[in-house]
Amino acid sequence: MGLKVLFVDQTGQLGGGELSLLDLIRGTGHTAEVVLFTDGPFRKLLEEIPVRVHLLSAGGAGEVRREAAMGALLSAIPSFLQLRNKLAHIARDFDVIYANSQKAFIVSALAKQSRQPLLWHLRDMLSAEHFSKLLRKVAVFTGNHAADLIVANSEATLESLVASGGRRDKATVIYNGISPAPFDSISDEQVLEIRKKLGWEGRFVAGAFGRLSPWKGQHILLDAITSIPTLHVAIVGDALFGEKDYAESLRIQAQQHGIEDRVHFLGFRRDIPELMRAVDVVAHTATAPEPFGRVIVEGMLAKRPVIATRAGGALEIVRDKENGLLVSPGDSAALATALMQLQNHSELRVRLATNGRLSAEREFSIQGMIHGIDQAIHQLGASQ
Ligand code: UPG
Repeated sequence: MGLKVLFVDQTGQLGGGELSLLDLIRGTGHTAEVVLFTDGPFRKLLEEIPVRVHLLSAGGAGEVRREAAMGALLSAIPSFLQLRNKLAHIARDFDVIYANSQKAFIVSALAKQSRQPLLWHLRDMLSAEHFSKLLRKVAVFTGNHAADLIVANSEATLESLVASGGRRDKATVIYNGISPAPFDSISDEQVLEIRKKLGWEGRFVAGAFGRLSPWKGQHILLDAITSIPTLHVAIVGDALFGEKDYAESLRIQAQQHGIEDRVHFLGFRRDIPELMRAVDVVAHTATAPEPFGRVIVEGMLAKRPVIATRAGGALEIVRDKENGLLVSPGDSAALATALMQLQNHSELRVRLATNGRLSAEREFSIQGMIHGIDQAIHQLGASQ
């Protein structure tokens, strides 16, 4: 029997966590409603499913950033309590609460009824590169005491939880699954048309997809192509979480290095499958361990050779020289070498792309993800 599940997320922006949740809610066998702490395009897409969305204003709690120290956290307590009260009111009627982000999890832990099962989907590495020590402590303490199940998006994410003091016995790994269908519905003629429209005919283009953020490392890709005049880069994505300065610094970097003609800033796009099919290589350039890395799997589904950085969840997706290439995080010279290798060897591109597609389909199916999470929700509901 389907259960009533309340999904809670802190943001209305379309990050990887929200796109993955969208896929889950579209496919789940349970009944879903969603609580968001801020508005944005995510709400509209949920309502189109259709799913009921409750929008709660986060107030000062929305200002608590990943690097937050004690002062910021203490001053946000009143707004956290307000959020808790509003969420508790909505959550009364649900069988299971499913928190899709850290902030959502902490407020959910405060709001849930005593025996109401709470699932925390951990999509971020709980490491020093991503969160202040204080926030890690708060998240891990709350996880150990209030979560009934923690779903990590990779083994690497799970290990970061355990290394921070999190309970392994409460955690399990369920990978993101991604549907190949949107990638397969684009014909070769359409790809040529897109390349023509973007002025990419006869050019070799490496695409970096994802929000613009220092740790996502788009600047490393700009560094890498500076010395290779035949390479073009497409930067697809925008600064979603207050990282406008970094977005601006990339434009300045392109100008200062005299490569602005070869760097195509496309902003945030909803036609990722088309654009992934239109580039020659998909480059993942994170300088810190990536928790999972949807863009890597998407590049494989688009049948493009991928280059990823050797850390975190990327290592659970890419096997070097078999279904993609791995380079050290932050090493622009190694990235340049890998890009040139792919530019110069079409048989290598074809081999990696073919293997990549097979492994992405086999290992990261959307049905596998939905089945795994639906089962987990079912078991939580049954344990009430
Ligand atoms: N994307 C767009 N439009 C753009 C740029 C990107 O739709 O203009 C999409 C992209 O196709 C992908 C998603 O945004 O599906 C980005 O996801 P991901 O590469 O996984 O990164 P994050 O947004 O950082 O997502 C977090 C984790 C990540 C994990 C994901 C899901 O950092 O490692 O894979 O959550 O669990």
